[in-house]
Amino acid sequence: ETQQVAKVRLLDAAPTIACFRSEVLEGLRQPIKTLPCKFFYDAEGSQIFDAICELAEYYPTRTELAILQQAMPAIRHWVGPDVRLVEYGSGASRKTRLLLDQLEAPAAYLPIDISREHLLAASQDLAERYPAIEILPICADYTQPLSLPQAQRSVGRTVVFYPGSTIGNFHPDEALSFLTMMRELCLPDGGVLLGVDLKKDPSLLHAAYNDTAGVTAAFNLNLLARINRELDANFALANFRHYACYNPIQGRIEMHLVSLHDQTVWIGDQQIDFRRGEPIWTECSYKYHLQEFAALAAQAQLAVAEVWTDPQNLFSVHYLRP
Ligand code: AVI
Repeated sequence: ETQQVAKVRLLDAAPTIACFRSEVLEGLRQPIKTLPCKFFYDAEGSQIFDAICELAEYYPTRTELAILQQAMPAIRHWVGPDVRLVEYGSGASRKTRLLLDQLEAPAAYLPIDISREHLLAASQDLAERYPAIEILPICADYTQPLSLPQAQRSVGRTVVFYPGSTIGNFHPDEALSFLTMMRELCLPDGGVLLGVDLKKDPSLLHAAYNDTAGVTAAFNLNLLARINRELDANFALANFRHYACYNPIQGRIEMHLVSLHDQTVWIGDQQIDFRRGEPIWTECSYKYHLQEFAALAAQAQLAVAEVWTDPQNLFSVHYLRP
C-alpha cells in the first residue's frame, strides 16, 4: 500500500543540547533564578500548550480566532496577492489555515518554530491541504539571528504573522528589537499581522494562568521534566509549585516555579541550591493598552494600519506597516 505524502523540506537550525544546557545553567546561576520561556516548547510542552489553548479559562486563543474570522475581508485587502507569509512560533498552525484559506493566492508559507516534531507534523498537514502553496518550515530559536530561505517562485510582498500575543512574552525592550527585525523583513511594502493581549480585570488574567484543571501548572513544570530528560538532571517535580500572578504595575503575568523546600538539584555535575520559597522565574506575559502597543510599534517605525478587537475588548489583532 502506497501512501501519498506531500514532501516538505525542513530547514533545521534548532538549538543544540549544548546551547540548551548553557542557557539553563546561566539562568539558574543568576541571583534571581530564571529559565527562558522558549524552552517550554519541546514535543511534550507544545502538546500541553495546545491543551491550554482549549481551556475555558484561557480566552486568548478562541478570542483571537473569532477576531481574525471577522476581520478576514479587511486582512485579505491589506495583505494582497502572491504573498510570502512568515509565521514566528507557528506551533500547530491552527490560525494559519484561516489565512491560507482566505488570502488571495498566497505563494509561500514559512512557519518558524523551536519545536521540531510539532513543526513537521503541522507542515506535512499544510502541504497536503495546500498543494499550490510552497511550504518552507524552519526549526529555529527565532530570538537569534536567522536568514530565511528563498521561496522558489517569485513572490510579492512579505507579511509576518505573529498571533497569540507571543510578543507579550518579551520584555518591552526585547519586543522592540523583535518588532524592528520584523519591520526589516517586511520592507518595503509588506506588513505585520499580530495578536496582542489587552489589559483587563486581573481576576480574568489570574484565572487564565491558574486553570482549575492544572494544565498551565503542568506546562510550567514540564520545563523541569525536560531538563531532567535532556540534561541528566534530578529535579523532583513535587518539590516545586507553579505560581502565576498578575503584576498590575508592570502590566504582566509573571510565572514562577517556587521551591517548596531547601534543596539541592544536580544538572549533570553542576550543583544548584534552592532555598525554601525561592522562585525560578520562567515567563512574563505582558498585556497592553491599544495606545501603549501603538507607541511601541511606532518606536520600531511600524504604523498601525488597522486594529480589530472583540466586543469585550479582551484581545486585539493589529496590521502594522513600515
Ligand atoms: C505563547 N504565549 C502567548 C502564552 C501566554 O499566554 O503568554 C504562553 C502561556 N503561558 C502560560 N499559558 C500560556
